[in-house]
Amino acid sequence: MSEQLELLYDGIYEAILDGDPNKAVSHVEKALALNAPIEDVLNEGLIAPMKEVGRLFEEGEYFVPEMLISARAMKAGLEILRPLLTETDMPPVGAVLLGTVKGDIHDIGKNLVAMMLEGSGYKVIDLGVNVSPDKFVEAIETHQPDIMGMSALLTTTMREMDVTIQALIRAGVRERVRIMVGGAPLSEQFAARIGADGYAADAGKAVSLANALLQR
Ligand code: B1M
Repeated sequence: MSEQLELLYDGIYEAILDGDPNKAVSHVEKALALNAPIEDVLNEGLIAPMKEVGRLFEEGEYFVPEMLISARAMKAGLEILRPLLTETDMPPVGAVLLGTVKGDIHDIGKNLVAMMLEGSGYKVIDLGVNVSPDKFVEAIETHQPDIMGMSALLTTTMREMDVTIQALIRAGVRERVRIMVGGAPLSEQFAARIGADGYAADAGKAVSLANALLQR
């Protein structure tokens, strides 16, 4: 990697830790102008500092407001990558209904999954955050997606995935969709335990999983 790009990734990292969206945007733009690989801008520039924000929060050095302004800066940088991640000439390969479960408002990871799926030819219906089981059921009936994806970032909200799957079973719509789940506190075992069809650890793996689920 060139020294210039390394400095720009460091700049994006700092901008996100400082919660400076303008700096995040300008550094992402400069990196792209130098033909930086999108995955590097994403992983080294935009995602890496969010892990550090989480660590600083755990250590008691950052509080919710700092976490929030860092998230805003990250989202501003991510918006610059959006067209590059979502652009495709392909006809839709399938439809995915996405949402962050009830009680949870974390949406950066889910938004990234949505962008990568769109870039791989999926039509994405994004229900947003804090999505109740009833809303998932209603959206399956309205949109008839091939896949339903749930995201959760809190150990306290991951169990809402189980509650949602039970609601789908009760409403008689469980068999109409393949279910994939993701989010930092989850695991393959958890997904299997709640009766989901698959778990993806990151947005790239979410695309491979969606492709595999469509084949089944
Ligand atoms: Co929150 N938060 N937060 N937070 N926050 C975490 C998750 C935490 C780990 C921080 C920490 O303590 N280290 C901790 C959870 C602890 C736990 O449950 N074990 C935590 C906490 C405690 C809280 C609050 C409770 C704090 C409080 O109020 N006291 C509160 C809860 C609010 C709520 O939801 N009800 C809260 C609030 C917030 C903010 C609003 C300030 C903000 C969110 C802003 C937003 O999303 N719009 C925020 C942030 C930014 C974080 C951290 C720092 C960063 C999350 C992030 O965006 N990561 C986070 C610390 C951390 O994760 N290390 C933390 C970057 C993103 C690209 O990664 O979301 O993991 P991620 O997504 C990945 C994969 O997980 C996967 O692919 C994505 C891309 O590769 N993936 C999927 C995600 N969804 C998927 C779905 C799929 C497939 C893959 O298929 C459908």
